Amino acid sequence: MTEAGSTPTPATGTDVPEQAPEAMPDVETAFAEIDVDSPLVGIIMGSANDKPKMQPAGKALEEAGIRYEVRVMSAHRTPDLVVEYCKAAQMRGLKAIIAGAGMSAALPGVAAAHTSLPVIGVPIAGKNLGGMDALLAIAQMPPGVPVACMAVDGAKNAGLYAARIIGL
Ligand code: RP5
Repeated sequence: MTEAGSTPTPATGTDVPEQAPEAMPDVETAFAEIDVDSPLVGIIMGSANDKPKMQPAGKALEEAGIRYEVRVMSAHRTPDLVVEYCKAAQMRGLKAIIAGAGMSAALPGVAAAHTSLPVIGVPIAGKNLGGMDALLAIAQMPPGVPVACMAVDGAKNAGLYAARIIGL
């Protein structure tokens, strides 16, 4: 209803009442809920065939009461997946990455190139060369791209080492 004699003002976009902008939660509050069950260690490996050799890493973490996740990805076969996973790892709450690979084992190094998290490499012995190929590939990282290199098939120590990092 308008008063007699007065002309109603046509509604325009500028008449929409201003809404107070939603308060932005601080980062800790926003992330508090998802932190509860999120894994702290990512165990990645170049092939599903590496699983039996990498299981001791998961066992060591489980015994230390540290949550972890397991993913198969390859620096050579699925390079985009490795980059995507490693770039998001820190933001997702991971504190360390354990990366196992055999043969020309580029996975730990490529992971370390795409995250600031500590990367623990596990050389896996293949059919030939007794794991020397993977050992050298993981140990001989160029300056600026650090990877902690475990023994050949040393997944248990990788789990223990990750637990020590998290305990710091
Ligand atoms: C590496 O190549 C993997 O980590 C695996 O140890 C090795 C052979 O892969 P598969 O042919 O068994 O899938 O990338």
